[in-house]
Amino acid sequence: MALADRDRIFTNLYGTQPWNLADAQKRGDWDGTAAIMAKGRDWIVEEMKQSGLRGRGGAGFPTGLKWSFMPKERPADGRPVYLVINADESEPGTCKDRDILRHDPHKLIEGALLAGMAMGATAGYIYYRGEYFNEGNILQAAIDEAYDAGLLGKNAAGSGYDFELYTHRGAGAYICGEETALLESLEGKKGMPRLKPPFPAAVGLYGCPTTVNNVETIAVVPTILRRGASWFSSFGRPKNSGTKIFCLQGHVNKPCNVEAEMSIPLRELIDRYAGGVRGGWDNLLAVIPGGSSTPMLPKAICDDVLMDFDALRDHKTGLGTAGVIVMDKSTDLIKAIARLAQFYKHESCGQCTPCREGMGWMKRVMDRMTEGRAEVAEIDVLEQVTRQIEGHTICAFADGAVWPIQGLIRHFRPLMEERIADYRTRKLPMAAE
Ligand code: L3W
Ligand code: SF4
Repeated sequence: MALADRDRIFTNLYGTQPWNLADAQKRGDWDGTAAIMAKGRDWIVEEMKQSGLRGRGGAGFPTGLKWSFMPKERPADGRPVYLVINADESEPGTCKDRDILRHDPHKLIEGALLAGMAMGATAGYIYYRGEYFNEGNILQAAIDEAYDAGLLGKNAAGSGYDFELYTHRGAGAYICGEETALLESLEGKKGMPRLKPPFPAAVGLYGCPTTVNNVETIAVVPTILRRGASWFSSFGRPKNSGTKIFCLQGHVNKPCNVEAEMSIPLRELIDRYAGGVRGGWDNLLAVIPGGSSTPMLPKAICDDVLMDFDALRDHKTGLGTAGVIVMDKSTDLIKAIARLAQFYKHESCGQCTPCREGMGWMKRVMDRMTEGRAEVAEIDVLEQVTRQIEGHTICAFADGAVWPIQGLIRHFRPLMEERIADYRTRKLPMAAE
């Protein structure tokens, strides 16, 4: 069943109405914000826990639980507490936060105030992707409007709570979407991930307790608090609740972003909202379900898989950022994954040896695999190397880089072997090269 319009959180996702404050208020934003805040920090955190909201930036960590890691009282040494919003949207296949920034910025700003207050933060920073230049300008203009209307700053929205909100423009590095690299960059340093623990909740921005949340995660907060945790958790499945923006692209008839119910079957999502697979469902070859870091699924699994964290994890992939990349039978899957390997090689920050060296090695092997210029035994070597890299680095970037290759080998090994056999038939002998 399609999500009813009355149950959509992002009522201006397509920019059919102006983004400005007056129009946002007509859509229900900033309605009773002070009354919600008057219910107190504990009530807000508990409501978020009950809603079941899980982070929308890729990892799916429970939002209310994350907020509860923040200190209950202002640290005794006087250190401030910060909220940081990750708008460095760079995962290939993902463009949902962009639409929130440019069409619905007040949902994010009101969410920042509510989330900030719930975790005791007196300031928030929105770190946005450098390429989102126009979106950043809109966001800043919306923040300025909010200040002018008394919704931010001293006694924000008449709540008695003081909250400042700043924007910061990134410089186009994918790794700055990793939360600790983002914090380093925000501090004016090179965007290189930190070892965790300590987690940002203990030692974050400028060494102060910090929570980093994705744009979509924060932007849904006001609606959840207004309509209630039970309303939000009535969508989807337990532990996978709510509505979610999916980015539908690739070989579909109508690429789009759409807010739909969590746990919707993948096939229904594509057929209902993206006009189906180009050439029909039987022309489907594979789908990357959640942005480039999530392993692809072959058609047989796509036929009935549900789009949520747990269902996709059961198939050794993930919901990630919900960037759904549809590939029909015209796709050269090996070449597609080789292209991603090139992306990850380019974006590695280089401080861990397995990642720095491994990314270039994998790219070179994948380039040869694309032509078939390889030995069949090298498929196993490639797989083993991805296992050596996975889990042996400072941040999850390297994991996200090896998973697509593992997915290719898991589901399409015969295709790789066939490519090698073809090359040998065409170009003997190998040794002469
Ligand atoms: C306190 C603990 N805090 C965990 C916090 C942690 C973080 C969150 C999730 O990677 C994934 C990655 C990409 N005490 C804690 C704790 N936390 N334990 O919870 O942490 P984690 O480590 O599970 O994930 P992560 O490092 O944030 C993110 C995947 O997302 N991804 C890509 C995303 C791309 C974008 C984008 O373009 N916007 O976000 C896609 O799949 O591979 O696995 O806040 O501090 N004990
Ligand atoms: Fe940098 Fe890669 Fe290590 Fe992450 S895994 S810290 S991107 S070298």
